[in-house]
Amino acid sequence: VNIKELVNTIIPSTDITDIEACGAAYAPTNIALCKYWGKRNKDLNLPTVSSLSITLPTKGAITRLAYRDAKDDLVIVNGNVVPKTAEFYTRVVTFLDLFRPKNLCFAVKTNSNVPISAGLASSACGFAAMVLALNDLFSWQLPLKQLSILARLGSGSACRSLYPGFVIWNKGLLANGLDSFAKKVDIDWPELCIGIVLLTTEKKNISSRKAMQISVNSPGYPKWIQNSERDIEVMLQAIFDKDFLSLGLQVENNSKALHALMLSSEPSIQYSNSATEHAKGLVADLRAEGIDVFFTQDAGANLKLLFLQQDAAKVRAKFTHLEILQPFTEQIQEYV
Ligand code: 2P0
Repeated sequence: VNIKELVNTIIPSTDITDIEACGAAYAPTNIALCKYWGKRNKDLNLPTVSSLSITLPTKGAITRLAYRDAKDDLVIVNGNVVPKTAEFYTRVVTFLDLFRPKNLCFAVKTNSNVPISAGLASSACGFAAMVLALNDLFSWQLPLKQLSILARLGSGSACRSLYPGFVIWNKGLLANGLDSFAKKVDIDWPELCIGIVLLTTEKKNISSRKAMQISVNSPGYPKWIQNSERDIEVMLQAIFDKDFLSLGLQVENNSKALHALMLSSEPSIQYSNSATEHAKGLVADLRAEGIDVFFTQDAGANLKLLFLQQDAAKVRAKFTHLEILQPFTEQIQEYV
């Protein structure tokens, strides 16, 4: 499947009438409860498993897009020009090529309040905001399903960042990926808290894109897929039943299985540092005290905690650098 042809089946034909036009959008980031880790098609970012996430309305990226009278694209992240030699620059330009009218160039400015490359899903909100900004710039008026597919082409986890609350990304079965997009799970859980334990803002030592490719080829991968299929079912049931203990245990187990898989891969991948292990110990201490708090870890050293509002004070007392979010009581920022 040719990615450019695929995109052309999704977007309306673009006629540029206003060279002064610009587009802007905000997209929130999301935290995976049941992880996406591995692709069945690398060009189309088609996953081997379905995944489940929770959106963090107040953490995200604002992206502004305009045409640029120049020979190349300009990419600015948090006020810094991204050098043309950077891998990220190529990734953005290659993505924009999918939508580029004739040979027009873009200026892309993104401001994000999540630390870049520290396992807090900065690429999820970044590519979701970019697709929404393109939708705005070109006045496509595409439905969320189509936007989710386009966001997925930029970064897999970005397809989940277009919706609030719990979100499921069904892996889909089609070779062209037109059935691989995210949907909102229609359950609210206002008491649910996410704690961000910020241990480092250092850039991770290996990108999740590279790391997941290594994991896919590891002998433990088929077993991990099997476990993940069970995990997502248990988590969805727990969400429908509002069974926090069941949800938390499954989320933590899914994360532990992911990192065990990475450690067993060749070469071995390790995102944790001593601060991560210490923080996991604090979670275990709280649980021993009878407080239902669970952790999940992505492609970075930081941890995210799950707990209920009634336990927030006790959790806060244990962690020095904890930001507490309540995803169901916060509003997604509307960008105007
Ligand atoms: C997730 N992660 O479900 C998992 C858990 C990291 C650990 O999705 O190659 O940046 O752009 O599709 O989406 C990070 O991977 O990878 C990720 P690409 P992405 O959130």
